[in-house]
Amino acid sequence: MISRRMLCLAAAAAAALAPVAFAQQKMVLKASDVHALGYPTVEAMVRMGKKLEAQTNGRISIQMYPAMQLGGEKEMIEQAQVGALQIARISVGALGPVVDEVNVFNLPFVFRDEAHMRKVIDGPIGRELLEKAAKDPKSALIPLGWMDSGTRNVYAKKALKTPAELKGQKIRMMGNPVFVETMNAMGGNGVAMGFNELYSAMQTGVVDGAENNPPTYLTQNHYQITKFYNLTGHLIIPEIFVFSKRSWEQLSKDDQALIMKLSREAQAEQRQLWDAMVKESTEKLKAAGVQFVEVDKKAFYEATRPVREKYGAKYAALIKRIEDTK
Ligand code: BDP
Repeated sequence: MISRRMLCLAAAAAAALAPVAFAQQKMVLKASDVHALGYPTVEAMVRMGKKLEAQTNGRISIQMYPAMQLGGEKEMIEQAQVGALQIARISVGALGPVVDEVNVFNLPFVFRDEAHMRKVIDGPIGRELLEKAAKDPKSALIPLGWMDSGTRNVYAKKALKTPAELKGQKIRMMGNPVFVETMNAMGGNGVAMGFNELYSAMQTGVVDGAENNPPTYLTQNHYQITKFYNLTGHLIIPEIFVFSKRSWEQLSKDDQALIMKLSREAQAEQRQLWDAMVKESTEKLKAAGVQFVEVDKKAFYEATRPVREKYGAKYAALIKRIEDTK
């Protein structure tokens, strides 16, 4: 479905991309991320831009638009689809409604732990899903690689150790039906909302809390409103960074290959930055008085079984392969 807004974006994109057709002319790739400068995903992309510029003698560079300057992730995906944005670094959670194949990673407790998730994205399943997403005619995006995003835990103004204690809590989830149903199954009330609307929704009490990894909880200042970080670990969702297919098709094969190579390096680099950031954020959160609450994880795992069964049925073979990845 093409909306008016998308047509406007397409017109802007056509103008923005005009120089791309002339191989020798300078090309500035617009990249976007909801996080601020310095956050591991943003930093890895900024570094990739510097390398790209150096390795093309200044011909191609990346201009980063961080901190939700271009809106939330839904907006970023739309902009990349029409070519108004070249690189969007988004959560697989936000991509799921567009590229169904990747939704398997959005199931609650589909990974045993972060090490398991890394094995899967680094191995054949990770590669296959990137290829499938590239071929999906609906996506209009070329995935460049995965990034780490740790484990998501529920934060609120009180300790929430069991599904019963979550009752009545309105918890913001990313805009994807699987997450709303996951939260409902966990005992709370899932509220789908863009990341760009979340802070004020928490401040005004539209929601009681949200769920995310420690670096996001810290850097978005959500810990100042909700001091209980309940270690539910219900989702371990990788990030993904994608290139606009429209823009991609205007690049030479050599430039495409260079961007792919640098993307693999960015993926590896982000992981180093990520591990350091998780450690640092956890320390800062504890120092700021946040309570890290151990919960009845098994109860949440059991409670979300129907969601895995409902949404996971069509990926049964793939889920088996994920489980068998040791
Ligand atoms: C963060 C992801 C970001 C998502 C955000 C969210 O890095 O891509 O937009 O969660 O909850 O962990 O929307």
